[in-house]
Amino acid sequence: MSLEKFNIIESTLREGEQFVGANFTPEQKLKIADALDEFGVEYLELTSPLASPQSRIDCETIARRGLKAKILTHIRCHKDDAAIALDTGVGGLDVVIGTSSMLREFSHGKSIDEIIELASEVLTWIRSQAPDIELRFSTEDSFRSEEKDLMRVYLAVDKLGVVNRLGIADTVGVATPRRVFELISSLRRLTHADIEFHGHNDTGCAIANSFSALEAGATHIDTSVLGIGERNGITPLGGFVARMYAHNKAATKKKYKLKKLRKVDQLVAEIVGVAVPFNNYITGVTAFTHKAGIHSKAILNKPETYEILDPQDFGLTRYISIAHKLTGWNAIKDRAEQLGLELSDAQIKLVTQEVKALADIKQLDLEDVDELLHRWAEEQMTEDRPQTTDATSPIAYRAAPKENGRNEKQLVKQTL
Ligand code: HCA
Ligand code: CU
Repeated sequence: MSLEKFNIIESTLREGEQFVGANFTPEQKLKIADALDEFGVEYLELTSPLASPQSRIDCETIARRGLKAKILTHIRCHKDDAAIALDTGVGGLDVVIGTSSMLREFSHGKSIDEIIELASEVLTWIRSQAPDIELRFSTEDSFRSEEKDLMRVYLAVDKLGVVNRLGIADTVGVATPRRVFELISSLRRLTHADIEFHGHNDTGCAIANSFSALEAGATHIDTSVLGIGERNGITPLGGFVARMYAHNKAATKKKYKLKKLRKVDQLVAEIVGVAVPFNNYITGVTAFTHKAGIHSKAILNKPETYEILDPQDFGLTRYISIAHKLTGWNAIKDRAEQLGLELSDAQIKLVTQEVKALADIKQLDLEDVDELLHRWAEEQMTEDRPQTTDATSPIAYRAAPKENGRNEKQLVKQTL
């Protein structure tokens, strides 16, 4: 069953590079590739070697790196592109051509018959050159293509007997789970190759569409870390993994090193210059936070009452609202860990005293506690490393000498 035996084609290094904030250096690509390989994705898809001279070198380097994941690169349906891609030593080629009337008219200008002819020629040629390579053929903008056109193309390609996989792409994020299910079910009935789904997230359906694709018989799902890609991106790796975990916890835990997800999300966020969104799947700062009294009580008795994902499986801790005078240092410590801050127990105890003192004089919220924790952590960092001024940070905290004690005024934010 696809739902149990799916594969992730991780496209942070291809679709993700099309995110406006992404401009990966060779070193950053290697870091991302290694982190994803450690996490356990089955495939890594890389930007076409034709994109730039360095992109070509990066393909060659990552292909030779000896990673467990199979390395793919993504090319247009051109023989010349394929020849260069094959020379890089990657394990597979993802070939794509647009089939919607929009792309046929305004992009490559080819008719459906011409697309079939070109695809047959290019794919057969690739197979003749590389009998063992993994070969995928995909149509761009599949969901705004005429279904009869699409099926003609896929049936013709499938009949060639040279591709391992057929890809369906929701290029503009227009598809809904039901449409995905219908289209992939038809493809499953009519063709023999594996099926890949690539879904954009413009209307928020990417994860649900990916799950629906698997239910209909797809075997491979494209993801990127934090969902980065063109516009607002594609199916996010973490969100998709959350969905699959909720479907089959044991299988998902076995398949991937879930505790590495946070590192992957943070690494990519840092490289592309964004924060991990507060409400991100699994790794968002509020993903395991409980607040309402009725929830907190039940959670303390049995976490499954309000949690479908067990934070421990992801190396994370749940959080229960703590910004009040009845708080305790263990709870504050949990929060610090959730924020990824490293503070000693002694420091945490001092923060806790400060929270209690502040709560006596004013209404606190979580932000106040977070600010205190961040300030302590930042002070610790500035103590630990040579003094530098971070002029790029939008927020600075006014730190008073420790021996003066701490009070609310020290929390004043300065917006630079
Ligand atoms: C793009 C192409 C693509 C290709 C997907 C695929 C898309 O628009 O840059 O090869 O399956 O979304 O159609 O990413
Ligand atoms: Cu895409």
